[in-house]
Amino acid sequence: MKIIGEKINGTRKTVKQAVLDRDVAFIQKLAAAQADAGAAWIDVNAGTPTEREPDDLVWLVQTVQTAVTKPLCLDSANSAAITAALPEVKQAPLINSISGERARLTGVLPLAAQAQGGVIALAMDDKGIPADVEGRLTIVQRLIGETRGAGIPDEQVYVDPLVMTIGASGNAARAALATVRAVKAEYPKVHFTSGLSNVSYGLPVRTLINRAFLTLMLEAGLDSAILDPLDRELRKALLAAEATLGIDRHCLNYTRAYRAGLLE
Ligand code: THG
Repeated sequence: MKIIGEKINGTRKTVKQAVLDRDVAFIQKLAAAQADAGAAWIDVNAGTPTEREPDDLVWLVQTVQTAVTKPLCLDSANSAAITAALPEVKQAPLINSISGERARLTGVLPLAAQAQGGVIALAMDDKGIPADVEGRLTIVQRLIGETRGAGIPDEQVYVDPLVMTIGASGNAARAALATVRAVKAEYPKVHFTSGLSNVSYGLPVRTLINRAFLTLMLEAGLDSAILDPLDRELRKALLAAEATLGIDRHCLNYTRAYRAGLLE
């Protein structure tokens, strides 16, 4: 499982303030901590108003790259922000994201083809997130037609099945799990990714639900996730699930983590 470190996100109060104040040390610290904890990509989401988002995202990209050598995950629906950030990246970035929403597809898909570091494809369109698997699969089929048409190989596509809160529908997590299985059966070369936090929205002890969801998604075929790599309990659950599923050969990562004192 490859981890996309989620902490540099302007929807978080402390990060938003750091972006507005151009607080280099705060962002560098968040980037370094996530890289040290094993993040394969560092997600950067300025989360600021559209007019200033390009400048803010450029600043974030530059700032993170002075602290770590990991590739970035450019998290924005705003093609102007991604266009501004692309010339600044030192390694091919993961573009987060395209979707079946017309404006997002026409705006961001050419940028993803140019960036060549992979693209996250959300299973939603202008009508929102379909509640059922069939609706999401139809959108993903269309999106993979589009990425192939743009010259992006399936190996560079990361399908995000999207998850809604189980607090509203008992089928919410199952719909995400079934979407991963259905897409994997039809497109064996694509990758998958998912955020975890929506699944537990509105419930107490959200981290517990997030951990259960991640474990189940791993079995379904999820091979990357947008999460907090500094969450010890989440990483422990992940190591245990990977060892259990035989994804962690000879349980090497699990035993190594044990010896490093990370499982206590
Ligand atoms: N899919 C894709 N991209 C995504 C998401 C997704 N990007 C944004 C989001 N979802 C994932 N990133 C975050 C970043 C931070 C937090 C949650 C998701 C977060 N949440 C705390 C909470 O929910 O309580 C806020 C507390 C805090 O301020 O720290 O931190 O699904 N492709």
